[in-house]
Amino acid sequence: MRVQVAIIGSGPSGLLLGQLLGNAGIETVILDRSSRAHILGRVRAGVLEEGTVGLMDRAGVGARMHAEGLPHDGFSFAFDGRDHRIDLFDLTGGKRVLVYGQTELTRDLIEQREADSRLTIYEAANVTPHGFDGAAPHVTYEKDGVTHRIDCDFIAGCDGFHGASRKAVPDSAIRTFEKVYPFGWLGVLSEVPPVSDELIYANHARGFALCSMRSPTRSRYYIQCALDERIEDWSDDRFWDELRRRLPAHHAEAMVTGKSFEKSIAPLRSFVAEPMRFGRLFLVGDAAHIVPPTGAKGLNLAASDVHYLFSGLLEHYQDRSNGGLDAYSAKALARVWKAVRFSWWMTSMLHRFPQTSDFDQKIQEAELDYLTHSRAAETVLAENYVGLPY
Ligand code: FAS
Ligand code: PHB
Repeated sequence: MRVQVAIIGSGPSGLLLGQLLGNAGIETVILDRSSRAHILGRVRAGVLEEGTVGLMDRAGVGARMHAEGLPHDGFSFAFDGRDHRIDLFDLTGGKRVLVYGQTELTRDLIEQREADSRLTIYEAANVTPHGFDGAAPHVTYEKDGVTHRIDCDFIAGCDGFHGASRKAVPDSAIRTFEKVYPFGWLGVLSEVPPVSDELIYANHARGFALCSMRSPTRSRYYIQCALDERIEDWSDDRFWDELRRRLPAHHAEAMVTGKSFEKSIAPLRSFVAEPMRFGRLFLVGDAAHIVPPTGAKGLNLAASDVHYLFSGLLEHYQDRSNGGLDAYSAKALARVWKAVRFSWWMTSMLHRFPQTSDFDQKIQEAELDYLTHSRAAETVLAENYVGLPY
């Protein structure tokens, strides 16, 4: 088989890139080691920047997102028993975010790819990029005991943090930067109405908590937890009790609780690989970078990477020019690092760090105090939260 672009990974990065390329007449195949059902069962991000929304629209896959997504003009911080609202719309001159689950966005993209009869190969084992440092890149994979080869012009490594693409790059050609946080997030989904119609990020002596949602009847909640916590030790009742203890009384009293239908623990890390291009292999999304979910940037960074790579590939095929591809890594990384900084800053400001010093705790309190008494500080936060320009 031969295609123009072989995409490894059927998550948001690979699917969005595949849809944009396909709509431009550029032939792709997507390879994923997981099954379609497993991919659609993942619960991850929930907040879309306007840039991400715009790319879904450009891909022609925005209908359900606009019909079911919840536009949000602000969110609140909760600490010291009180709330402080950040008015994103006012502070950014009219920008907002859209609350729409990554699971739904992925479903929309998968179903549109199928409707357009574009090929995705699921449960592809040992997917391996080859020859990307030369003029004949190709990908091999195994399925039903047979090894297959796909020749292509370019390979898009959209296979996430644990994928094969970044690992195929020689250590001498790549530099990585990492910070692992000493805690994780325990998250639940429950068919109960959200405690508030906007998100609440809580800083509490017992730890961070986040009140989010997927719809007016489906809530998404998180609490900071130790890295050695086990899901089986967290009954629903224990989760709800701990969550309410971390919120101001008026929210704790108003909270509707119920049975969770998804419960998981995610570790938190910041990670960046440089560069993001190796000859004819391009790393996209989580394959190249990871941020703690505190700033709601992971999925949205994947989208901006896709924007830069799609523009470069379009220029290559339509204008026979490689300026966009040559600039991809530097352009993507410039935006990535600013989102890595923002996500680190939100995480540092809102979580309780084990063994933190009294001095560092006072600095965290001063950060929150300054942020909630300065429009300039709020504006800096707001423009990062809604998403910096592409
Ligand atoms: P993905 O990881 O989504 O997709 C990679 C795809 O590649 C997967 O389908 C995988 O099966 C496939 N793959 C992996 N290895 C392969 C191989 N060797 N061969 C073939 N295929 C392979 N972001 C937020 O903004 N907010 C959040 O709240 C949030 N919560 C998260 C919780 C968890 C547990 C995780 C892991 C991430 C979370 N993120 C969150 C970040 C997340 O949304 C990512 O940014 C987003 O999924 C990135 O999309 P992709 O780059 O497509 O990578
Ligand atoms: C979510 O709804 O899953 C969510 C929202 C905002 C975040 C992280 C996760 O910062």
